[in-house]
Amino acid sequence: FNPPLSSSCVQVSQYACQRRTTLQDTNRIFTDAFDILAEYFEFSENKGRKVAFLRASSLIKSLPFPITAMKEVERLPWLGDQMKAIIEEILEEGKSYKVLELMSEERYKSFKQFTSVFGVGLKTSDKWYRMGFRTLEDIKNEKELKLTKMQKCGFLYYEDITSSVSWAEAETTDQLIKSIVWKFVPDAVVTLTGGFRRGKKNGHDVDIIITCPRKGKEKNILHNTISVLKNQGLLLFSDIIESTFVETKLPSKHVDALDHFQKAFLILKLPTQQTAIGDIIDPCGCEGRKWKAVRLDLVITPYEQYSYALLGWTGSRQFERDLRRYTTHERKMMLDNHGLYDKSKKVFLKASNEEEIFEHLGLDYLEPWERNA
Ligand code: DCP
Ligand code: MG
Repeated sequence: FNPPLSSSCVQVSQYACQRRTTLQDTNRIFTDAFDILAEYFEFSENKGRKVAFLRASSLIKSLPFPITAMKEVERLPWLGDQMKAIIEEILEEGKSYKVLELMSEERYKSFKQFTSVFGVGLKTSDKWYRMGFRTLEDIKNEKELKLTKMQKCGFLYYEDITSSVSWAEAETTDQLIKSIVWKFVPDAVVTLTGGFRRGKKNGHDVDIIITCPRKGKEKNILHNTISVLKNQGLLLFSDIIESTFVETKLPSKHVDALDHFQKAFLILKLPTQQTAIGDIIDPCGCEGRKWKAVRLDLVITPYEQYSYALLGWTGSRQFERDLRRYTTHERKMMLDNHGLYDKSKKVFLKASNEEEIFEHLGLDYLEPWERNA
């Protein structure tokens, strides 16, 4: 008997940055289950198990064949006994009763609802849960409850924001931002990044990163752009974070550390009805309404750090985590959204595009659509 070539013979790296992961996930039935468990452990503040399930899910996403038997997953990294038991259950039953059971737990169901609101994270969810709230209705009915401006907008535009952003809406947003930015700074580089750059057809937001080859000319772009959006009546919410970036600071040791670039978390009032050629489109199903509330993140970077920032904002999150882990453990260097530091040579390595960063790291280049880990 010869085992199929597709399974036991493939060598799978433990690092997502050494695997090509496209959106063709032929094992969604398993990865969906693992992603739910990762979220379950995130909600129960069990970081270790959350990371373990994210790694396992990411690894399975890279497999080029559908899992049909346990022997195909025997030698894969990151798959512990508990994970194998879940795979086995799904293979036999078509679903995992263990996962369904955890999903029906009260804490999971409440956190799932709470965190779906823009501006509500684990901390707020935990607070509300401890206060005895269980559903979004409970929160809405509690008039005394203090909400941040962001959370108020999260509730106000809840339906729009939780319905995913389509590719067409991301393109419209990208065009809108480009047209505004290029009026001030004609040579600004404006790039649609995040999930849409990886080829996703839907996303939870639009991520755009902006820089300018002329040193310092990027500095006023964010405020000017937001002023125009405001004047055109296209801005529903903005939260501007000023830059705290310092060129000499070593990259962060934490794989999930946020970057220090100037950025804004926005909600746009995006016109939806008319395209340039006059077709009626209604991607959000909001009949009669000529706009949809869309979440947009704008990030501004100096030109020197742009390639690192682009690599960092392209994701996926798991790809980024593994890229940093690989850099630390296999290369003895440090990587974050600002740069790459070579600890033995004590220098920052410059890069004018993403290919050069992969080269510095001794990695085969992965295209953005191969980073869907
Ligand atoms: N990112 C970051 N710092 C932040 C937020 C995000 O470095 N403060 C990075 C990690 C993500 C990428 O940017 O890989 C995009 O973030 P999103 O949360 O928008 O994730 P995606 O765009 O991949 O998915 P989607 O928007 O469809 O949920
Ligand atoms: Mg995104």
